[in-house]
Amino acid sequence: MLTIFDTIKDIAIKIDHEIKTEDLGYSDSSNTSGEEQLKLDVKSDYIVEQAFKDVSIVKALVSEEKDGVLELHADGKYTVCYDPLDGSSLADVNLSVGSIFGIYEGELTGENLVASAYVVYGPRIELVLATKEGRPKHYRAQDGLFNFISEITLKDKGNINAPGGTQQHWAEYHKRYVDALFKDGYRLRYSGGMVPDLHQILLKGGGIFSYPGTTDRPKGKLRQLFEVLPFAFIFEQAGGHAINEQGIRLLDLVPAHPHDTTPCFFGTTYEMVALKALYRMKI
Ligand code: AHM
Ligand code: MG
Repeated sequence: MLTIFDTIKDIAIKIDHEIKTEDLGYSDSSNTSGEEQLKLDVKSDYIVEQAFKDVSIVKALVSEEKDGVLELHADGKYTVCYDPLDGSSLADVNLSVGSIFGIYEGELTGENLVASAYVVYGPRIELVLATKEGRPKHYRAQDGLFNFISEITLKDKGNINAPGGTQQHWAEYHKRYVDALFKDGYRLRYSGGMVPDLHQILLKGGGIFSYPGTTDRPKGKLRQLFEVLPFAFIFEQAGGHAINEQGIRLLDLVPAHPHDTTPCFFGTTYEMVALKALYRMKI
C-alpha cells in the first residue's frame, strides 16, 4: 500500500504542475459520461496511468475519464479507481480542484475498498490518505515533499452546509432539510468541487455535504467508484457517516457499472440523524 501512496504523492506534484502550466481549454474528446474533456483532464489521466504502470501490486486501473478497465499487472493485488482531476471546470476560474483514488481488493464494491486518498490542489497541495487502520492522515506539500500535519477526527456536529445539485430540481423534502439547517445556524460552503468542499468539512470538524437525486438526475451526479466510495471510506474512518437517500451506507453499495452514480450524503452524526428523520428513513 505504501508504494501506491508514494505513487499518488508523485502524481499529485505532476498534476499540480500541469494545472499551473497547461492550456485550460477543451480537448477534442468527451468522456464516458458524455462530458467534454478539458486538455487538463486528459493530461492528468495520462499522468496517473503512466505512474501506475510501474507499480506491480496494481492489477488494473479504472478511470473516470475512460471507458472500461485497463489491465496492468496480472499478479497485482489492487485495482485503483480514480478521478484524475475532479472539478476540472473550476480550474479556469482558479478555484481549488482535486484528484480522488479508491483502492479496491477483489470485486469493485464498497465492501472491497481497502484504502483511499484524495489530493486538493489549492493555494497549497494537500493530501489525505486513509486505510482501515486508524484515522485518515492529512499531509501538506512543501518543496515537492509531503509533511504529515495531523490525523482527521470528525466531531458529532458541525456548522457547514454544502448542498449540491440544482435547487430547481430538488425534492420538496430535501429543500426543507437544507432550509432547516440554515435556520439552525449552518453556513453555506459550496464551491462546486467535491474535493475542496468535503475537505473543508473534514478539517473544520463537521457539517454535511449533500448531492441528492434530483428530478433531472434521479440517481445523482457523483460516480460511485471514483468519487463517492473513496470519500465514504474517509468519512467513516474519520468517525463520520456516508449514506444514500435510503439511509444505506454508501460502502454497502455494489456498482453495476464502473460509471454508475448515486445520491450521496457525507457528514457528521447530528446532521445525519436530522437527515434520516426528514427523509423518513427507517434506519
Ligand atoms: P466532474 O467529475 O465532472 O468534475 O464533476 C464532479 C463535480 C464535483 O466535484 C462536484 O461536487 C459536482 O460535480 C458539482 O456539481 P454541480 O455543478 O451540479 O453542483
Ligand atoms: Mg469527478
